[in-house]
Amino acid sequence: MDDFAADPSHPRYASLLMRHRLEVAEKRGMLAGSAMIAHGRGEAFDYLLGERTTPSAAAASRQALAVLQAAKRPVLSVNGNVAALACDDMLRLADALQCPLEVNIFYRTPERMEAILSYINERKEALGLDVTVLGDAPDATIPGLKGPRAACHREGILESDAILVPLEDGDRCQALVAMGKTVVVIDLNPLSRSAQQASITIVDELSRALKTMLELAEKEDRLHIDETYDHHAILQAGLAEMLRAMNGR
Ligand code: PTJ
Repeated sequence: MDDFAADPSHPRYASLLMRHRLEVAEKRGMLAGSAMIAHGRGEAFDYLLGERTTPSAAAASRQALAVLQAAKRPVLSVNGNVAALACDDMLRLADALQCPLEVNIFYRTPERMEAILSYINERKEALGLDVTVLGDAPDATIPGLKGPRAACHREGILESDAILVPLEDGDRCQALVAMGKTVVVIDLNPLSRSAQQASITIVDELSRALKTMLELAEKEDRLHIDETYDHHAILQAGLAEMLRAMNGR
């Protein structure tokens, strides 16, 4: 991150910083070939949203944190884009929840797994956090997924009851839901298959959603689960907020 020269007062500072993080990760071999395309799609939705955390996204983040706190075996899943954009905050959230973080990628190659794991372990050391980082020795598979992307850890994803999967693809999200897990997705596109299929979807930019959860975790010991929470109503509210933001321009 050291050679990032943009001034924090620049109106597009946050966006430039995220792009820079992706460039650094690309050089380290952490990213999938389509990582930039996925990011660009996210940026476009964020622009429509007004690049802010909406009330429905804040409500979803609160419920997501409450559910992860109440889970017996929560786990945080990390792919290439997530490691690039928000490694430190994913580690901080895993630390706050006292749960493992598992590297689980769609376009799986040994080289990418190694690059992502070594980056996360470097950051873990630098932050001085005692977080279990899984992914290096998968001993189980996610039922319903074919190929190397199904590989996971028994003590992590396989036996988890609640899982945070930011920027997830639709197939994996569907497979995790089919396993009976509570699946929390962070996705700026409220229309994506993952956003629709998840148990809770936070329609917000990854780093903002994590910031919201970390601030809540710091302020409140254990959050209350809202039993009346309505996933589809929250998604609809997210879409409506996007349309209002577009009309307001
Ligand atoms: O590292 P891998 O191999 O697991 O691959 C990771 C990507 C992201 C390339 C892969 O999972 C993929 O292709 O994802 P999709 O199907 O393009 O879905 C990514 C979703 O995340 C899209 O709906 C984007 O709008 C959304 N998105 C992208 N960047 C952000 C985001 N949502 C929140 N915050 C972001 N920064």
